[in-house]
Amino acid sequence: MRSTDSWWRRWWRPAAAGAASVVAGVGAAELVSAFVVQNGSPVLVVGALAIDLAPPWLKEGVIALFGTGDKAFLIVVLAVVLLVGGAAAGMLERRLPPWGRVLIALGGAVGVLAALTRSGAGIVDAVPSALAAVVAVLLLGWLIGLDRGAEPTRVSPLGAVSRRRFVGATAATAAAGALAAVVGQMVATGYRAAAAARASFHLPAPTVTAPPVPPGASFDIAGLSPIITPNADFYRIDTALQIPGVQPQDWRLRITGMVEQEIELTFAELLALPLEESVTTLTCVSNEVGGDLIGNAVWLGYPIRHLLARAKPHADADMVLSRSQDGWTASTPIEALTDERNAILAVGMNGAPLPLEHGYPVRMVVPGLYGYVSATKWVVSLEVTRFDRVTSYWTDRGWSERGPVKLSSRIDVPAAGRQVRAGTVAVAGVAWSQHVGVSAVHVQIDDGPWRAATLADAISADTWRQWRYAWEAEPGAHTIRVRATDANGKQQVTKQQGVVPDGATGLHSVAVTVV
Ligand SMILES: Nc1nc2c(c(=O)[nH]1)N[C@H]1C(S)=C(S)[C@@H](COP(=O)(O)O)O[C@H]1N2
Ligand SMILES: [Mo]
Repeated sequence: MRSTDSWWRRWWRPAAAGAASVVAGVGAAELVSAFVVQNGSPVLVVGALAIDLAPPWLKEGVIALFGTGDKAFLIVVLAVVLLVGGAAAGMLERRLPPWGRVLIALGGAVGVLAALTRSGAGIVDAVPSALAAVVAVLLLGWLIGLDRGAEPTRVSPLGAVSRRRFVGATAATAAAGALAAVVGQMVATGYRAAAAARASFHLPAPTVTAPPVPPGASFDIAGLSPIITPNADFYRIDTALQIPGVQPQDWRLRITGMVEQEIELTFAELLALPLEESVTTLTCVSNEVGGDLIGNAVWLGYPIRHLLARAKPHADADMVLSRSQDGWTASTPIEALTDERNAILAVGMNGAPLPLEHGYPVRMVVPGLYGYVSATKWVVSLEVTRFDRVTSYWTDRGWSERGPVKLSSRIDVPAAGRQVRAGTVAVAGVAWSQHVGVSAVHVQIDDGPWRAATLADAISADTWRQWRYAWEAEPGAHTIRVRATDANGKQQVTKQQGVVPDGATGLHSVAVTVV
């Protein structure tokens, strides 16, 4: 009895310090995974790894015992492991520094490993677990330091003060961590539910399929942007700190405002409509000259013009204000949604349901306009109105009311600053003028003459086009410049202008060294 008593007196503080540090580390990680990374919750990835590694008899036993509570059971087990592991790390750190911190780092490494081995995981998914370890290691060092200052052998008023400080710091650490974990869980719930719904959603077959991408639309040149941008590489721009978790069964699109007939559409109703595939290049107004805020995808969706035709807009309406689930808005000229172009409510992207970060379950895609005035993700309403009555998220912040995509071009290879061998060098890139089309691309070396590049076949006027130019490169430092011409014969604007208020202009150039 005595010995347990003194054991307890001796070890409760380091054990509590360790457990509190781990709670705080995991709490911080849950917050970051909910808000920033959207994934990689250490508890969930380690849980998923445990499920992968568990022998079948164990899985079956747990399911037999707990039924549908099997996941909750696993989370409770993990929580206990974390607390006990943290307590052990605290005691170890007190006795044999830095081994307690090493133990925590090893725990973090398990989380990192678990995160990276999930299907479709990227390096960012490892961030929460790595952060958990860093936070826990730092806090443990601090709390154990406080505990050392409160050694019972140095009993003195000072010792009592330090002990109180230690208890306060440990309690605050644990409380802050627990709060962060709970907030993170609450925030992530909607997103995770949407992710689960998306995972079990099968895209309907298109009624109108996009013609196959012509083989001549792609050059086989290393480093050149692929003609279709894979979803995982597609740029992402939005104001959403946390991706809105929209449940497909809750989704509605409301068409309101200056219309004869208001319309409400459910997800099931949208999917039952004849869906069409189309290939459209999306660009951001914030794309700098030479920037990568542009991508090209095969979209599956339903033309907005058919829905607007049903709603019958008033003749004096000139704008449609689309709104997302999280309140973001875009103001689109009504003619861009009613003319023959493929302005769609998209549900599919490159053969997959829209990724959550690209607007699952439904977004808009409008050829020819920058995303900020057209490409509303998580779209839930279309209000038919007038430009002189309503403004939208970015037009309220100084960006232009109208946002047609500007004719532009980019050099992908050789990459800027690269050394290349003298002789024939493949220069290649992309050029775009959505909804107008590109008719020519010219390349200039240093101050030499503009030479015509070879264009790959066009998919349509709504997509970017690859180009290439065989350069007879001579040793020295050189600058390569590119300039596109659109289908109306208009040349790319050479005057350098920043992205505000309606998109950058100027020619992309790269400096290379030929050896
Ligand atoms: N709901 C919502 N939709 C949005 C935005 C946003 O902030 N919120 N940003 C727009 C902008 S500025 C662009 S460029 C495109 C980018 O789409 P992507 O992230 O799928 O590439 O989405 C548009 N749709
Ligand atoms: Mo954008």
